[in-house]
Amino acid sequence: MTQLKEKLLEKIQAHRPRITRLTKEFGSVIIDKVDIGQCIGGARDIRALVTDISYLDPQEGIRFRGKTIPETFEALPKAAGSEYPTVESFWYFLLTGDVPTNDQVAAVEAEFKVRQAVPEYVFQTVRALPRDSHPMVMLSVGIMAMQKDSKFAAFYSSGKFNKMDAWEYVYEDASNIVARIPVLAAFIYNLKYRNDKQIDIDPKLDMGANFAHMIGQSDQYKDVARMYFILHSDHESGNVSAHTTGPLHGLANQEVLGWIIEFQKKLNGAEPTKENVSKALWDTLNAGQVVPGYGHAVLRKTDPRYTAQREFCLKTPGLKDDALFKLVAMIFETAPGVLTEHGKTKNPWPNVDAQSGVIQWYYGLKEWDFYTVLFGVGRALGCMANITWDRGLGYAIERPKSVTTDMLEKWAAEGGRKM
Ligand code: NMX
Ligand code: MLT
Repeated sequence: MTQLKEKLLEKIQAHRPRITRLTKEFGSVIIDKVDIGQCIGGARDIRALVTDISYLDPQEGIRFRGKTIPETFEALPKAAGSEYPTVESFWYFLLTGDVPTNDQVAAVEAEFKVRQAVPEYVFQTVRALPRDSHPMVMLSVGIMAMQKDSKFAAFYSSGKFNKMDAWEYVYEDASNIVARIPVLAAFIYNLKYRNDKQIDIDPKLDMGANFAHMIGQSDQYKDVARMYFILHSDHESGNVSAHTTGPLHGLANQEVLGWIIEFQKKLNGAEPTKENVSKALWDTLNAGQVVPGYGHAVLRKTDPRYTAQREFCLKTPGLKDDALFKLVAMIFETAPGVLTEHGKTKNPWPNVDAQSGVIQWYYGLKEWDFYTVLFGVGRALGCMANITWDRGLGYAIERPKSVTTDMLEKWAAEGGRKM
């Protein structure tokens, strides 16, 4: 058993009695109430899921294992020659809640070198798709194809399946997915946008650096990849990105870029000013559209993931003077006021997507169809950590109760459901 798996076993065993006690002794304690607005509004804010991996505070933003984004970046061991932690150290932290030592990080890195070998049949499966398939479809197909070698599937059909040990096999699959997904994503990027010019894994590099290397990127992009994958890893387990797809979420980072570039074209070489930015924002709102990159279902302040990326831009020579970044900064100064005056959104502040596409664009990743894949690589860390713990603690599948419109109308007329 690897060091990380042993540590996880210890943590899961220590945690199990807490869940058993809560269920057995306090199962009927009420922690929330539900109104009709929440019921129609996507179960918004109903406390009905458990995860210890991350927690989202509306004012403060995300905490990973109890740490804010700056605290997380500060605490974790850094990649050699970088201010940013490796994704491997973050994976250890996300799974166990402990900040790893350099030796523990080195052990995960060594483990990932073995795990990251994507079987050739996966590449062949993706290659068989029409080349104009969406890269996210390619990523999903590639991941699905790996099922053949799933350790959990083998355990399940072995006849030896038992609930207590199931997490160990989920952990194996989860770790394989986390180690392989950047390699698969790089393969897809090269297949679609670089005429299938593939670059081999560099076994000396950590995950983020290797992703940069495999898509033919600069040294500076190594930190972009590390930062991006960590920032996008988790946002509580039960959010929209984990449950739905659609342009208001999955495509928002590309929509932001589209909006900015369209606006820049209209400027026709003129400097962006508060006045012309404000007019463009109002044009969007008056056309009945949303301002992409602004607003959030839970957050009521600037998303700290936005701030972390903005700080990266401000300290990176070239990027801090980039015309698109300056425009993003001008929108940041203008949009909250315009959205507040418009009066609809509950949160006029920027979310993570208002900033991320501009960084990718600056480094030459202009194929914005691919941005959702980048998000997917990062989010895999959170989803895989959550699913491992879910199995470890034996959580049930989510099964909230649906009701009919007739029922809601009856309860509305009666002033509430009789309990
Ligand atoms: N521009 C214009 N109107 C907005 C915006 C915005 N950026 N955000 C919310 N609204 C409207 C929203 O459409 C709704 O209008 P209506 O009553 O006519 O349906 C009203 O304000 C209330 O919405 P909220 O409760 O504030 O937001 P909700 O939780 O429903 O939706 C988002 C959250 C993120 C879907 C929404 O803010 C949005 O569409 N933002 C723009 C797209 C975007 O940036 N998506 C990225 C999300 C990434 N992330 O969540 O981190
Ligand atoms: C996310 O990163 O998943 C988004 O911010 C959506 C959310 O948390 O509701």
